[in-house]
Amino acid sequence: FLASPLTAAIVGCPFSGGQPRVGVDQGPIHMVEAGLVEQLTELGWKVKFDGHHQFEEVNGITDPPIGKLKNPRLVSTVTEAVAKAVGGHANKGELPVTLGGDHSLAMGTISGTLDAHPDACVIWIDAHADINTAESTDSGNIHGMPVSFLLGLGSPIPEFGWVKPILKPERLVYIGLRDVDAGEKRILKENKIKAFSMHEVDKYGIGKVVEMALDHVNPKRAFPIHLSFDVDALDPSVAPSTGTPVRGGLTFREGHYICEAIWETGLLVALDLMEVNPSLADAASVKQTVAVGCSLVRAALGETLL
Ligand code: HAR
Ligand code: MN
Ligand code: MN
Ligand code: MN
Repeated sequence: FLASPLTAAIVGCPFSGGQPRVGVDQGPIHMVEAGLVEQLTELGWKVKFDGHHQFEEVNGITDPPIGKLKNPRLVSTVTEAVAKAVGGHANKGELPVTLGGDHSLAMGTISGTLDAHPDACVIWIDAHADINTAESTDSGNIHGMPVSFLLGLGSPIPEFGWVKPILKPERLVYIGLRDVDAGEKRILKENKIKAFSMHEVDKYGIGKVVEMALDHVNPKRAFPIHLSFDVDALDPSVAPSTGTPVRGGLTFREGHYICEAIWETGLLVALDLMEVNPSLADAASVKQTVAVGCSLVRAALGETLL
């Protein structure tokens, strides 16, 4: 699915409007400053990075809540721009690497991927399911909702009219869940969406879990893969600088194993690395989280241990 020479397009998205905590917009800036472009070049990739996206079109818009949804017009405008950026790169056979920023951005990244690769499946690595609808959300934070928009669940919101409900429930699988709202559990069951929580990671081990996840979503290993990795899937001891940490998460190696195993399929066409917030926790924790973010990206793009 990718053109040669292998080209990674860094889509830096300094955006925090899908959630209330300032600072997550600085995540992509820190990852690039930590040397991610050079690291991927070192791995043999041609790397395109023409600066972080600016989203200036949204400055000064008035954006009162729609129902419970906070910053709806802002999130919609930004994620539509991200969909165009990611779709543009993917349609050229490049591998978009989107750096967040909060996870509402995945509404854009996955829309862009599916535009170029309509049969792509999504592997979503997260402590959270991010599948609330406008009806089920308690917080109103849209980073807890992108998956429901992509699946077309909940009542349509005119301001998000550009989002096409093109993701099928059977083309989606989760790994790492441990903080899922009651309404989200109902949505997962009703739509028969496959999820491997930390319970299954403990029970079967990460190797078996990734194999079962791929068997479900990609039985013949024929579909392109979009990997959406929320850094809060990792245990807070590994990735402390994130807005909604939840204890009992993936170890450093489990997180990297997922990335390595998906790279080994040869099917990866897009990657998101989301929710790094360098304004949370002390300087050493920030440095650690940014470094882990870069290291997960390298693992997904083919860095080997030997
Ligand atoms: N489920 C909660 C909500 O909808 C918390 C969502 C937190 N989301 C993220 N992204 N950090 O995974 O508000
Ligand atoms: Mn670009
Ligand atoms: Mn998330
Ligand atoms: Mn999360």
